[in-house]
Amino acid sequence: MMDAVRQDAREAVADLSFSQALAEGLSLTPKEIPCKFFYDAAGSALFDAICALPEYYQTRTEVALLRRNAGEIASLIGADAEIVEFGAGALRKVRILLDALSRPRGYTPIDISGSYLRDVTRRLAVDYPNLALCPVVGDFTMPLHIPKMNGAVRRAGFFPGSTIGNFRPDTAMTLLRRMREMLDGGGLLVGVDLVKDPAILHAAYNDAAGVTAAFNKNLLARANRELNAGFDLEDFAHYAPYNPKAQRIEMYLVSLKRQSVRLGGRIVEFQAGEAVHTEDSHKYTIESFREIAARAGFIPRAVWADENRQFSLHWLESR
Ligand code: AVI
Repeated sequence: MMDAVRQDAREAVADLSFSQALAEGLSLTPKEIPCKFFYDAAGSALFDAICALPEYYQTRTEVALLRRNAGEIASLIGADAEIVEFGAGALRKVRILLDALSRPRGYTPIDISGSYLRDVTRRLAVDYPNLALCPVVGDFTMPLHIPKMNGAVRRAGFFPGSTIGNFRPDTAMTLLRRMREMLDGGGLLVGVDLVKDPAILHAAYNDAAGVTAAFNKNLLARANRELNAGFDLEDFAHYAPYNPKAQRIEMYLVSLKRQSVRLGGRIVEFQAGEAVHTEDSHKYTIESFREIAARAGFIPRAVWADENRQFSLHWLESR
């Protein structure tokens, strides 16, 4: 019962503004900051740098999978489709898809950042003059109405990057169900990171150059920039162990000493060694992901993985 109640509080925290989420998340025991707040301009640039790290195999493996299987993916999606991307991410990935599709009719990126969407559509409009671009500013974890697109025969969702892993499995299932509804009978192409040697996972989230540490600590830097907080980044450690039982990387900021930190008009107390939970990154087997997709109402069809079984791409169809 306690856990259920606490979980409700945690999920509610994720729906707040950064200042509210920080105030509430840091008053919980244990403390937390929802991972969606990583992605301000500085955090997005750090995430781009993570994607290019030698230890972070996900991005290059997924891009290679998309390239190698683009023809097959395009024939499963079919001609005259509209691509709906959940969270406009790296344009590099959707371009591979658009280039392989027969007569793609439209591209509907959904993102909470209007300025990012404007930039994405401006860049795509140059290279795809015949593609209808319909950006939707919104949070795709909430039910959203996606306007019908003229001429499109079906919708195909695109959710690359294993962002699905940043949701707990039960929430991931609910999100997939919501996406299925938004796709209105269309299928979903989703990238999913796989369980593997913990040493590989550990290295991917504890890179030698310290970029992931800077990405994690950017939450505190962002609070200093935006909320007049008084965090000293040197007084917190990036800690990202793999939890093999839960099959996920857990990311924390650990206070290196007992300290009182100014946050807006109040003071937050940290004990020495106290952890602030900032992210989970769940890993799946091909089978365990297909099971979640089936529980969400999809029929798991094709799946592609690299030869080292590090990353997978799933094509799910609506029932
Ligand atoms: C966006 N997401 C899939 C990344 C991940 O691997 O969970 C975020 C990330 N966190 C640390 N490194 C990358």
